Amino acid sequence: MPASAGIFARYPVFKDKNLSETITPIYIMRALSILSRQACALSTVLLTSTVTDLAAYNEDTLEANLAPHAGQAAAAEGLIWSTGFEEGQFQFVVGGRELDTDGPLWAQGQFQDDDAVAFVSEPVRSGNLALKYLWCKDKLGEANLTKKSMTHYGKAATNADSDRWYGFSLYIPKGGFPDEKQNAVIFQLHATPDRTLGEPYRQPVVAFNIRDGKLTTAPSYDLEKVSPKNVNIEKNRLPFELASITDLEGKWTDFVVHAKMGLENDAVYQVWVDGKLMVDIKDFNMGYNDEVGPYPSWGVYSYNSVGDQRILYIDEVRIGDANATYEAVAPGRSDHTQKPRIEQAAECSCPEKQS
Ligand SMILES: [Ca+2]
Ligand SMILES: [Ca+2]
Repeated sequence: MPASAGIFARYPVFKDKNLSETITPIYIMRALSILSRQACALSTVLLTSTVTDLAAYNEDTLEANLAPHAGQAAAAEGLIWSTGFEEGQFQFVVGGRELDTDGPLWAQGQFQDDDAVAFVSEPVRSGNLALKYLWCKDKLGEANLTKKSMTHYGKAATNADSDRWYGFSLYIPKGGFPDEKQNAVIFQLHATPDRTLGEPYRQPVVAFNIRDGKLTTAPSYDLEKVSPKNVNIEKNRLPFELASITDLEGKWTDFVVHAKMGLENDAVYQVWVDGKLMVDIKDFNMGYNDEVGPYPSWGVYSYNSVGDQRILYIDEVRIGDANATYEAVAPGRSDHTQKPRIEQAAECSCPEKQS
């Protein structure tokens, strides 16, 4: 099948919009990407609104419209998508760099500049390549884009049915994150606001934050249909400490996240670190009252730093639906180095539930 035909097959939405058959979706995507970059040069305010609105309304950034994972065995395990970065390239429906024209398709790339991401052969969790994120203080500006070196995958079709498993491996080089008060987000589940109701973007439902030398996470929720920015969003748990940064430096650490959105005391949030269950909360509220579900992001997002830069690497990214399991998404499947799940009763160090 020609590459363009394959891409077109992944974008049935374009057929419904009665666009000219001579204009293939990939050209439209690249045009949008180029326009976004030109907007950056002209107006930082315009860029922020352009990218945000595309991400909110673009049906092509729904996970169902991104490339599905090939193979019946993977589908049977509930696997939606995976990448080990072995192709040495990727592409994006929205944003990204001029050179990101092939390989696994992500929803959106938000990079300070072309050096914000790189495929590297060292360090690598599995296979031959991993992805490096580089965040530099001297590239900070007014635009939100200048604060990010992030890749975003697709949005779940509905928030109500969003039950997802995420696996990934993380490597922080020694000194890669300065010990400081300034927060940096390295993984998040970001909600999709009801833009037709005028709802703004809000803080992530779930984030992995690095601050004061620790990696922590805490879920949040809001029952209101339209959340007025962040003022009434409830943090319903104290932050869970997942690891100290010194524990993460100079080696790969495997993470598995199970997040089921729920606003009727039916949410689930679990996090395993190298097989140990560090977060395990159920029958509580998590997420926002939105039509479209959240999307996962990896990378570095921060407004400032005492240091000049932050560096991290990821590998072995896997995303599963409600039918997935720890074993379906945990890193190391490809080279049989997956860390076994350790039973909660033996190893869990979960903080006390806070009402
Ligand atoms: Ca790899
Ligand atoms: Ca909403």
